[in-house]
Amino acid sequence: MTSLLDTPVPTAAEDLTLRRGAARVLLTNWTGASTVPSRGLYPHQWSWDSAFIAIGLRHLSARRAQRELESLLGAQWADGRVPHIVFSPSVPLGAYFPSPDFWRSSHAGAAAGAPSRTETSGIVQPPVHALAAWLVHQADPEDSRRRGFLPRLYGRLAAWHDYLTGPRDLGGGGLAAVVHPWEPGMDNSPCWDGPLSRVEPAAPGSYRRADLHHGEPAERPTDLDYGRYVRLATDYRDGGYADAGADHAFAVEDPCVNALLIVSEHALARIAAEIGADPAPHEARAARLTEAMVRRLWSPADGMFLCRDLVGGGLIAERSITGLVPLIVPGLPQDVVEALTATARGADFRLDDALMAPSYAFNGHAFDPSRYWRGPAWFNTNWLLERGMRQYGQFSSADRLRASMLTTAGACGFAEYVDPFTAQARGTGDFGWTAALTLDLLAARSSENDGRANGPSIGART
Ligand code: 2M8
Repeated sequence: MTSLLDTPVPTAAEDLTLRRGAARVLLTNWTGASTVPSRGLYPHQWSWDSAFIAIGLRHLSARRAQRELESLLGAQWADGRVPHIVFSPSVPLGAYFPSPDFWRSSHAGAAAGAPSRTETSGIVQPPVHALAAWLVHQADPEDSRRRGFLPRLYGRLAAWHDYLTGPRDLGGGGLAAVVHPWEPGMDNSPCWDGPLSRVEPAAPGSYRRADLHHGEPAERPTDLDYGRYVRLATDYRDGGYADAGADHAFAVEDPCVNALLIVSEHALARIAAEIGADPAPHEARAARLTEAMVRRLWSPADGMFLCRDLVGGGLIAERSITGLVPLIVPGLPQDVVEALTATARGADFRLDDALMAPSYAFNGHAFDPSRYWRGPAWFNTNWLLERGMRQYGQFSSADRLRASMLTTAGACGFAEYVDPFTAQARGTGDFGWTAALTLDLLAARSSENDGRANGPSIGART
């Protein structure tokens, strides 16, 4: 096993090169009001990408990071949902599938309150936004206050969480559910294989994938997966994007989605206090969600959280990185923390000797080091894990992971994801959140080296 002592310490010059490279990606991907995940494969604004991007962008320009979140939340629906894609009207329809003419949000989503003048998708992604808004505010509180950044966003963020905890509590147990594999953001995770097997795929000729123009087929979801994604999205659209009373063929409670909701609810409490509103309801909701997440998704036998299948019933017996992300939640029971940190270091995720944690267990039956969310290592989930380990005092693991992520990010050209054995780039290059989170890790390390160490909680981080 490689110990912390074996990890080469980068020189200041190496840090500067990395910072410049990451900044170049964010400048190149900036469109004027927001940042695309990548110029080729993902040429629009994505919801959780924008939140992670804002977290890094704040180190380059707090004002630009504010605009990133403002532009996304400007496309919020009246029912509170924040769409997973906000389409750019200047991008040709064929550049990405499913395009605006598939989702037809302004018409099909009218009853749910979709904006009439902006085209969006009708599904959502994990709620990283209140956390991002708080971190962006902290980067330049004076400018934020002068512009009324938090007062303008607060109502929208609260409505977003109300949507997730209201109409999206499909299981009735106090957690938010997702209704499409694109919603938790880990599109083709083996966690969805069981629930998706019940979904009749759309006919192959009825749509045309655009992703294969930019990505290797062996690194992307299969055609069978896509057929099922299209079927689920079509049915949701044709039902007017209604949640309550809809006959969802896919409905899952996901640990990462709910953990991010809890952390964002804590951030909303900080935001409320900052603007003179009452933080207590947010803290109370965060506590209720935490209790519900442990009650409904914790598996003592697995030593990690699992997804709950609301259609087929029961926990899904697949070990994905989603089940470790709850480490970012403060105040977990001690036995849960001990088991989770042990699982993170164990043979399935190898936090103390792999380059980065894989998206799916190394020993899982479906593990594939190259194919998208079925094994490759991703920077956003590893960033969350790094924050979680640090929060619970696992400093040497967190330091080691951070050093390894920084080395890997530079070596792979800010790739979308990497082979967790070789660090070889997979997916697209110059990827937005890889660059942004690199900047954030660099900033955290240099502030710690300067003796200005941040507090233990993710929400307290500046
Ligand atoms: C991937 O998802 C999109 C659909 O939303 C796709 O495959 O076309 C996922 O990795 C998702 O988590 C990410 O937000 C998105 C854009 O980077 O790409």
